Amino acid sequence: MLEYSMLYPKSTASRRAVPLNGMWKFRLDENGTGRQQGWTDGIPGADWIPVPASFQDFYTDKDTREFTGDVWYETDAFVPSEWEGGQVLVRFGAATHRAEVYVNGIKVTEHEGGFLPFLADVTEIVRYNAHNKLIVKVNNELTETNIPCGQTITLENGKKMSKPYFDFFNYSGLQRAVYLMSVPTEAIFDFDLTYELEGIEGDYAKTAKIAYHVKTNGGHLVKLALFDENGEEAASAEGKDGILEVRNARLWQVRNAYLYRLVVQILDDSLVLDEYEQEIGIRTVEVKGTDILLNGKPVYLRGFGKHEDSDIVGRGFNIGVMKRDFELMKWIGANSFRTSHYPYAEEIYQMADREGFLVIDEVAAVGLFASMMNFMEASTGKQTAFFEKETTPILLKAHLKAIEEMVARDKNHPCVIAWSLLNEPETTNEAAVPYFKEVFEKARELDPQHRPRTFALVMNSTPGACKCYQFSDIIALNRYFGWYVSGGYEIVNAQAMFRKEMDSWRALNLNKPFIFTEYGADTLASEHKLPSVMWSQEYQKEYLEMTHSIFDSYDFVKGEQIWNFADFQTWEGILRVNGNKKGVFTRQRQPKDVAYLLKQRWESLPLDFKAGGVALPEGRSHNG
Ligand code: BDP
Repeated sequence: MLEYSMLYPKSTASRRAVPLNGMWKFRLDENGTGRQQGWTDGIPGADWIPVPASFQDFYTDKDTREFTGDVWYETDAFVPSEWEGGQVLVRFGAATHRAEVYVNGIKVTEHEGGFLPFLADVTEIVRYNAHNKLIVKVNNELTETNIPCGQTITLENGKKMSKPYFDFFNYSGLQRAVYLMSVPTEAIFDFDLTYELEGIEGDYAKTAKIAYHVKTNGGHLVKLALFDENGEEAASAEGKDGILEVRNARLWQVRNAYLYRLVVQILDDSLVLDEYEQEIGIRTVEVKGTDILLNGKPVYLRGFGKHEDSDIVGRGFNIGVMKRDFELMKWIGANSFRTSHYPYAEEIYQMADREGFLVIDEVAAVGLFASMMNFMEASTGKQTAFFEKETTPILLKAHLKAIEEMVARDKNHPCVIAWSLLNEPETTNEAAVPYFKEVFEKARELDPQHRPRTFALVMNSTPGACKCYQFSDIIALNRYFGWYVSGGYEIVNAQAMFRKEMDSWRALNLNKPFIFTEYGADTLASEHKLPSVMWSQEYQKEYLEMTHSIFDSYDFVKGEQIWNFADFQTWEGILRVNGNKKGVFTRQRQPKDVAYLLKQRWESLPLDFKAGGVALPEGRSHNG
């Protein structure tokens, strides 16, 4: 059972978590015959590679960078004798896109889906006080039956190649931390928290009631204690279900986070059988009318769609890049981001908890639109059916499983304020409706906090054509008027079209908040031109000024997350100059000119900008 626990690995009074990060043996399986050749017992002639990291950008040859198929990883894990008698687990932060795990030659687990954790229970297999061989076969092929969607083609020379239906490079491998864990036999498996606040004044609530539910695999007493940042006990309770009541609770707020430390124990009299602890934030989140409310107060989101993407390590978790990204987001006055287009490494949510960033947590459901150029073709109004394939039920099953894993993993992070369940899916065909219904119901059923659910609407998901927006609690638009549509000197037409679309959304009177989850213009940091042309830094600024003027004239628009935080790697082609260049920052995390415009705008917008759907006074503008 514990192998399904999504709790982040930690050492506590009863647990041990040993990171296995470092240099691992590595080999491409060019013929797909590794298993027949006995690589499950040891990889012959292997190279060495860092974990965590994407494998693609270390090498100097194209065949490795573009490699599609199985890759093998191997390391040694020493299991101490003190661990005997408990449970021993191996935990992968993620393996992209699917993996088979072998310990001492025996298959211990497999997992499908490249952006969420999984564990293998190896208690019966490991040798104690000895080295154990851990081997992982990772496969990075894209299909239409799992998320993210794409194709794998075979070239004339027999080599396979990935064809994503999405606009980011198919980085893969062991991109997140791997842990060896020891957990007691009777253990904490999961816990849920929901919040009720009374008498909110400033940074505090007179009373916060935290209803909890703890899951364990045994019958012993469960005890909880909550400590404030000074280490003082703020509340305690007993039993698997109950309420922690906190008097004068300091709230977790936007860019003003306060974290309590929750300690959960299983006790046999005074003996601690298991102990787990996690930092939590006391806050509520809900949607009311056209407002997004945090602790009952309206917030206007400003920030980014991001990627896990950087030089050399690709999509590999890099603690330094994470730190720099948060510093840049603070500098520019952002308060939120979307984990486009997949759940990120857990450490990023921990950091967002601490820094008070609002996160829209997105599952890897991207490319559910039968075209590699969806962002281009949708702009032309082209309709491409997607959800009526014979294989759709298989895709739906994988999608629902990923939502289940994401919600289980992330539900206790205060930073997570909404779930994004798809990015730019096909929505113009009736067949999308039952698919959406299941996906949205699943998220509601799984999340004890009933956080708002959303999905990002592609250009052709207009009020007239989209059959699925009604499922969203927050309407999230990805719009590229002035880039994919009528860019450059034609921007006046783009503006008119944009207004026309926004007018028709307004006419629907949905009484829901709208946010922009994408808008942006590709910009080369090297290009300056007066007067501007597309791709120059000057044009990125003009594009933003036009776009902001639209945002500011609709009172139901409650957030803006520009595409993208930084330039990022994509597949190669005529539309991309060694990657997508819509970054506000370069891939090396230095500002383009537009960063200063955004900083000025975001720092001047009140947190409750357009609260209660009240429009700006005529003539007021925030274009900086
Ligand atoms: C949207 C996608 C995003 C792309 C972006 C773009 O959601 O992944 O990178 O447009 O075209 O289609 O830059």
